[in-house]
Amino acid sequence: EQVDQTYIMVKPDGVQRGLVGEIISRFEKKGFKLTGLKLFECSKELVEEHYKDLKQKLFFPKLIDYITSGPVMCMAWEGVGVVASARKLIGATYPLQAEPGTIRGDLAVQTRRNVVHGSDNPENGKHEIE
Ligand code: YYY
Ligand code: MG
Repeated sequence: EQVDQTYIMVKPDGVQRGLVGEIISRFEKKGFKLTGLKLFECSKELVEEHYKDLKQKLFFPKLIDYITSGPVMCMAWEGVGVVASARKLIGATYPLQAEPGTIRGDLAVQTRRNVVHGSDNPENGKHEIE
């Protein structure tokens, strides 16, 4: 069983609403290990790089404006199967489609303000942490 790492980012709405502790708690209770934590204000350039696969999407400019609208909490989490498991704990992209019990299902309504980011594969996990 391979130990992986994933990049989890509490987005500006999550930080402003005081949800950082709640989110950390969910990953801790599942059994993952927090290996890095940093409150950070992202530059536009860095967020554009982070979301570069979505550059062609109509919502891209609003997404960039939103992520740069306030501090985010950057986190590195480690564990067996952590990348896919974290995505399950986070829930579907659209909060109204996210299952109750997931972070987005329990804590969000709007797609852009969906509280948290999680890497989508182990390679991206490492890259996004760096
Ligand atoms: O990985 P995940 O965050 O679940 O979704 P992505 O398809 O990677 O999109 C990144 C981010 O973009 C999403 O969390 C919210 C935002 N977004 C949006 O504002 N409007 C959409 N129609 C789709 C995604
Ligand atoms: Mg994604």
